[in-house]
Amino acid sequence: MKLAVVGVTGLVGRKMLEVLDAYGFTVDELIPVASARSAGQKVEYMGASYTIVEPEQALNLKPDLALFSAGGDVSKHWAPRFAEVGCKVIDNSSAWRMHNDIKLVVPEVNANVLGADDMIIANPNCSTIQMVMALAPLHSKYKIKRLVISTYQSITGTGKDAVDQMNNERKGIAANKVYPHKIDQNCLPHCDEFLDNGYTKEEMKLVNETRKILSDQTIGITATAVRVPVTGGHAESINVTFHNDFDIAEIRELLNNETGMVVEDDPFNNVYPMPINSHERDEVFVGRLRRDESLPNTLNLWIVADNLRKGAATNAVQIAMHLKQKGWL
Ligand code: 2RA
Repeated sequence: MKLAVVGVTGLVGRKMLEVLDAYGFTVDELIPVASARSAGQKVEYMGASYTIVEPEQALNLKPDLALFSAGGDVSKHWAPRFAEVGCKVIDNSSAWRMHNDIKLVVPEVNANVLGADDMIIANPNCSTIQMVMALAPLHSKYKIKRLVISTYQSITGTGKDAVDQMNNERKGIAANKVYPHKIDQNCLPHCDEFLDNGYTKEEMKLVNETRKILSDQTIGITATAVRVPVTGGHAESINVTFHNDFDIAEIRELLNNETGMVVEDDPFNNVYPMPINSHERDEVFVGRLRRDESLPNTLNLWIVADNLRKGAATNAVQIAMHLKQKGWL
């Protein structure tokens, strides 16, 4: 197996290598791919050293599988070209997620949609992945009518430069600003670009991707995505109205029984999910389960996960492992 990791020098690309190693994903050859700026540099994987190449050179090496996390423009241009030479692509960018013929997959939720012929597979947005992990079993049981979502997203989701800005601000260094405003000791209701409807692309990802993954275009969804000076993961406050009533104890059991989910919900003993605890973990943590007493059939919950792991790298690696287990690689 020849495996390419495209965007290998970025926060997610580096995390992909960590997770692939941790999951024992053995390869005959690793093909680390980045821009000309990084070409020639060395990358270590499973005790061997590999030289970073540019996408064109990687294509000529005919990889069997490529994990992409290099931005939408790179995926838009290169993913089809890798697929044309028989390389399966798992793409972490937003480029292909809403394309009709492209599967958008969280393995624990909808791996069943995958087939042997899928050559480009989209990894959902981090804030979508952690949310649908918790909502999918509840949707199956009680059928979701409407979602009101507020996210508190780690600065790591913006990338290394934004993390550097936050750390510089903490040291009193006002250099290399990525954001138009201070990040540290601030909350920015601005994740990705603003659209004509007043929402950001990040907020519309939650709307559109959730409906696609849950295969239900009737779900009403509104979202506010906020960037916070935190590095352990994304947190989300979800208010969900179902078509049918529910029992809190049954909800807790449903979530507890889900692979990859951890219920942390004992608020009187200060037990609830926090990004500081989700950091470097692959599970999705859920807590603060409580009925919304202002509206029938409505539940509040709090969801936390490491956006670089289950929100990106781990989900992509889990898709790759699924393809391998099916013999499609
Ligand atoms: C963010 N969801 O957090 C995106 C991933 N880069 O900005």
